[in-house]
Amino acid sequence: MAGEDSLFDLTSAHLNTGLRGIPVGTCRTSYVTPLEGVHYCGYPISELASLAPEDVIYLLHNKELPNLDQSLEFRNDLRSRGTLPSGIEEIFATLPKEGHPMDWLSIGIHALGMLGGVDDWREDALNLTAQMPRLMGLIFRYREGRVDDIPEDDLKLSLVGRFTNTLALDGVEHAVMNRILSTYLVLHMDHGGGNLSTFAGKAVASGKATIYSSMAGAMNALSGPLHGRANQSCFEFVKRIGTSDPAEIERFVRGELEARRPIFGFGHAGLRAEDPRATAQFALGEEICPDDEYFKTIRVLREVAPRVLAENPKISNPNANVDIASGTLLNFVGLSDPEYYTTFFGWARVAGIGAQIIDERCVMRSGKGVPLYRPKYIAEQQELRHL
Ligand code: AMX
Repeated sequence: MAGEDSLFDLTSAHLNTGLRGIPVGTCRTSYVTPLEGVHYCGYPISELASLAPEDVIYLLHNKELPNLDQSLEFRNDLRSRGTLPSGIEEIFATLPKEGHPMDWLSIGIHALGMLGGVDDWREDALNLTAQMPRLMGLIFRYREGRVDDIPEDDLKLSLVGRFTNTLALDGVEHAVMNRILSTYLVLHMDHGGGNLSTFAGKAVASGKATIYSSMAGAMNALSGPLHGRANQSCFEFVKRIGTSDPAEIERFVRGELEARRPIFGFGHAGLRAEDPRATAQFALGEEICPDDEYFKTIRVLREVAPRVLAENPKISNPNANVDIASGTLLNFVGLSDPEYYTTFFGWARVAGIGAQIIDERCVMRSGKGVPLYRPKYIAEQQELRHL
């Protein structure tokens, strides 16, 4: 790909590297910078963290924030699309309870498509967005066998409110849960075009599979422990620490490194500062649960781990990443089983992946769309001179 407008000089050293860093397209919804992290449609995430999820979904789809009228109209539009097609609960009743929640999510999205897809990129993306809160609530309800007293889906509520209402956890203040979940969703909605789940979703969609099939594929990609499921591992790690004493935490961190285990919640492939999404969640935790035992642990860990990790010059970014605080906050509002955490990540990503699929199918190349994904592979027997 050498030439006047060359973006990249491709050599055989780039083969079998997972397309790492190789430009393949443009993204209209978001980009990531090493210091300010992700930006949605030009806005740094730190400026969006406290907005309502509905307004940020509008931003990702329309590339501008809504004014008040547009915001109200969009919320009404989502309400009109929120009812799940009948048949989902019957399918959930047959799934194995020991199956991972991400597998339930993928199957649930697929089932929504089979039962109610209309085979239109924009319509299906918005319908799925509006159906997600109830689907998420039903995953918890059916997987945990709490199916006798599920409240009706209250479509007057916000997206997050509909989930909280469906879940109906005892002893949890809905307002606090809604605040934590709203922030979580906004922070996780999009992260550039090349992360594995987004890329996988767009690749499936390039063959003109439906949004539902593409999104189910994206969720399967997200479920891997090297990708979305890192947030589950991160809270399991925090639980293992079991103290907020700085000296003990430092001993723990050094012990993990000696045992060649990762310090979860720290480091990043692209960022070179603390992830602003971590900064936003720490600020929320200081406000909502400063005395929570796990929060006290991660507050100290945030000071200790970067100092210890920075002793290793190989580590490009010793600072906190997005996963450090999210589990602690979810746990504080009664979402105590880390196995579910990646489903919230998936719920959030439906917005960004859906918007990116629409862009690639309906907007790019003057509306013709990006063609079928077909990167080139070289047969091992072939000489690399064909590159
Ligand atoms: N703990 C221990 N070792 C770490 C580390 C950490 N937190 N961060 C980096 N390293 C190690 C790497 O494993 C690598 O070792 P190697 O040379 O022996 O392979 C070396 O330091 C250099 O790594 P790097 O170039 O700084 O980062 P990377 O792109 O290779 O890895 C990441 C990035 C996120 C996988 C890594 O920082 C890590 O494993 N962090 C802990 C797990 C975690 O929090 N994952 C969630 C990430 C957030 C997300 O994207 N969802």
